[in-house]
Amino acid sequence: MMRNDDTPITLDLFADQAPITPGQVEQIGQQSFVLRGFALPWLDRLLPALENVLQAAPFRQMVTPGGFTMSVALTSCGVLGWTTDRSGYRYTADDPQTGHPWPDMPHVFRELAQAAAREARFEHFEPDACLINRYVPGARMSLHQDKNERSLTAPVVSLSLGLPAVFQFGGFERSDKSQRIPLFHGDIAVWGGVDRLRYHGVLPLKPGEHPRLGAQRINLTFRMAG
Ligand code: MD3
Ligand code: FE
Repeated sequence: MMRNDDTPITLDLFADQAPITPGQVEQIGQQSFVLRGFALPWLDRLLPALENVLQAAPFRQMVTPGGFTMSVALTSCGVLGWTTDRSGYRYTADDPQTGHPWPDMPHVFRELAQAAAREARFEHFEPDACLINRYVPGARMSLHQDKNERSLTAPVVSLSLGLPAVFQFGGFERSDKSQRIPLFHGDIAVWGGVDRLRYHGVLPLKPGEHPRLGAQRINLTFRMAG
């Protein structure tokens, strides 16, 4: 099975499962969906816009309030961007590294995020923040809840690019058992409503080389933060 950009779909952990096809919609929770390959037709427009954002606001590794440097490198675009440092997690209007506002959210980002939200039956999605995460092999994100946003029922839309990853989708307590869901280049996950505060994380990225993105995974999450 190949995707329409010629990337084979393989992730050893899921070798015994049915193949995944672009266009497929998987419901992973009451109000959580994975839209397989949804972004593929948008990427010729989206990737150059992403390059521009990354030039204005490069990836940087941030420090958690507990003093640990995150293995994932981050940046943001939109009216608000997310930061962590020794004093806590928060959204800010300015990039603390430059003192300037975060780069504008490109129109194509917003249009794609809105189209995906509608597909998952969330209307009126007006994202004001786009967090951009970069995983290199070995980078991971431990189980957490996203709760720095003003509304904790508005959906979050997430776009996966580059190397595949295993997403952990848990419950409402850190100790709840979690499902493991593979996320591939071009997939979009949308979750909100009753699922908005579910714990989630990403297992350490496996080494590899993606034909378009190289040895990395980039994840964009669109939120209504303010
Ligand atoms: C959460 N990012 O930036 S997004 C984050 O792939 C973050 O970089 C991860 O968690 C990443 O805060 C995961 C994918 C996702 C998909 C479905 C979810 C997160 C979800 C359902 C419920 C809660
Ligand atoms: Fe998260």
